[in-house]
Amino acid sequence: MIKDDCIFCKIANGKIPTNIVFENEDVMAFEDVAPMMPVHTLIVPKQHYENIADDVPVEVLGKVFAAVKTVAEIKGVKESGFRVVVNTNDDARQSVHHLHIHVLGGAKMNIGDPKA
Ligand code: DGP
Repeated sequence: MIKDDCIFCKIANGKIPTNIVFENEDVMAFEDVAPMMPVHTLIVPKQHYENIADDVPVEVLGKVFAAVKTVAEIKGVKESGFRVVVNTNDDARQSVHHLHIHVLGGAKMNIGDPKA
């Protein structure tokens, strides 16, 4: 399902131009509009799921998480290290309600701060 009023549905399905890092049939990775680290890429499924707790089929989860390694390689952080964050619902301050994985890296992070 693609949701008409969802910004990440529009980005993932080419309705809004974006800075694409990686794309395949099921997944798109693109640069976060407000990067919190030198590397800050988002990975989303092309189909709409509100978040990781939204009965996402395991095949979709596999495809989204498989893209993490590819993105880390493309962005040059596979060896230096990176952090994966999946904010889910209000307490985690999820602001875009389309499942997305943050891939953060490119500098040493503070321990315990999940977004930087
Ligand atoms: P979260 O808090 O986990 O829901 O993070 C959503 C992220 O999405 C946030 O870091 C900013 C980013 N973002 C929001 N709108 C857009 C957009 O239109 N384009 C891009 N590239 N990123 C966006």
